Amino acid sequence: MESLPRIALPERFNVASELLEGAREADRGARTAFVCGDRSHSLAEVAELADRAGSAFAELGLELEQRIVLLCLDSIEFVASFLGAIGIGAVPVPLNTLWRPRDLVYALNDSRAKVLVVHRALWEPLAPLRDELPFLRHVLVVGEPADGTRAFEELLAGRGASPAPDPDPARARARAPLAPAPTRRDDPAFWLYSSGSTGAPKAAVHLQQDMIFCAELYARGVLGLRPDDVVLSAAKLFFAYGLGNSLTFPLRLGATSVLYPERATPEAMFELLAAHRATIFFGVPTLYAAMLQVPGAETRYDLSALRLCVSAGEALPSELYHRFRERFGVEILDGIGSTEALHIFISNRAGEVRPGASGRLVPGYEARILDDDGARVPPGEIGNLWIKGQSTAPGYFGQRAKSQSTMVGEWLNTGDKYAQDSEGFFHYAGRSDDMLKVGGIWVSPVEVENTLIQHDAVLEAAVVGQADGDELVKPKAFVVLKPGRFSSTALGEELQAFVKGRLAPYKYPRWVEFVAELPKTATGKIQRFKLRG
Ligand code: 3UK
Repeated sequence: MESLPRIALPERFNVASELLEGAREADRGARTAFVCGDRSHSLAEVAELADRAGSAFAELGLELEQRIVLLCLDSIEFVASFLGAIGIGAVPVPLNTLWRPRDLVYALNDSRAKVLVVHRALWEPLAPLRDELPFLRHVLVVGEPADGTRAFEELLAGRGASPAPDPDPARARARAPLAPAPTRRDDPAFWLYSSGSTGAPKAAVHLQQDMIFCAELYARGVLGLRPDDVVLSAAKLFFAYGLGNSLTFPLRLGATSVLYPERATPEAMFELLAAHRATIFFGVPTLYAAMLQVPGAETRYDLSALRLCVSAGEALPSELYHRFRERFGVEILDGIGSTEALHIFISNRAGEVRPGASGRLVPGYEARILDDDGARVPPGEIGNLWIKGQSTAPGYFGQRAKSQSTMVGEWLNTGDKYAQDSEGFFHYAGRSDDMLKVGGIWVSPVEVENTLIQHDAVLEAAVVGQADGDELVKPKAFVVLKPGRFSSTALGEELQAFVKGRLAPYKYPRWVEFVAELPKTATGKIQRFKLRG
């Protein structure tokens, strides 16, 4: 057995200053850390922007441990706000930019954030709800400011002599940085919200040390990420997956990160991979399936720099692995991670891929597959996957019961069913709750059902996952209509539009089947397993 890498960090520790370490050295500071559109940002410039953001937040009254919500597209403003907030010991809470205003209001109040950094277009639907946000004191808008908000750029320019961050790395280095806040390695650094099958999303609290473990164990240990790598992630920075891919890993290992604020379409990904000569691409299975649908992509785009692709969020069907490898000559490494673990803890490795499996344990993590009574299952049999590692969140904020059932001693209950074969490969066998992963993002069947029954034609609804032509799961709705209402293709489409209008669009049912009744237990609980095709 491989020896487990143990990483020791000092007790006094601030992850933002750790990740920006080296920014003041001439050679490291001048290296390109981020590329966004036609702008490149050196490490020195990123450090200065983070510094300015941190002092601006402090001047607004943001203190140690207080939350600041980021509702930001992938951009240098996200990076500066995230690192700047951590630098002063405040706790950034990035939110999903696809969420509906109702979810955003919930998270803003649950976190009691004092400050919000928001892109102009994303503020628009929230502005009318400001009265419902009693804890929020300052709204900083990236782009043109609106009524009652302040311009993020102006605030950043407020500190120091030069009106804008100095693009000259030598001059940027010469400016005195803020001293990092006196945080400890076990202090909270940031939160990430995760959805459950019922109830509101819950915030996994991550500590100052967590990102470093993921970068060392997975990015360095498994991917072998190095300074000459250029990374592109389809998953955005507000996801744990994207945060590691586009921020933590490149900063920690000196690579360059390509940020893309818009929707990750297959064409956009191909264009960015070619234009920036990206060497590592992070995607999700649905996107790989869509990339395979682009005619002639292997000749239209120069992907000669690409050395590795990563897939996570949901299981990568082996068929997609083979087709992608045949067409583009690159392996896709499937790996399972979670918001609670912060990043990938079981992964395939280059040259040793087992298509259809999630791979083997990332050295530094431990895993157990247990039955419902907590006993180990024999090799090859399916059980509940528990993992242990130094990057896992100690709990959910303000959620004692959920924390106690998920974070048990040193172990984290993943909620996934897995079997491990005799060679150590882990094989995904579904969830232990009814949650669906659609395009790598959580969808709660209960939430979709509760939305469908708000439609005046619907009596009852049940939502389950159904595999599409690529073996990827999408929501399917079984609907019982009210007496006097009749099924039709048009009504099916109306119900799809109805859900799309009320929930984040990726949650809508891709198929609607009208049925006379739903299978139920004696106590009236819907038996979703009977509807799964
Ligand atoms: C499922 C997978 C099979 C699984 C994530 C950081 O997806 C991430 O985080 P989430 O909290 O979801 C976690 C859950 O998603 N899952 C993820 N990857 C796989 N199932 N094969 C996979 N390869 O149910 C897990 O519990 O949104 C977070 C880094 C990488 C990530 N994938």
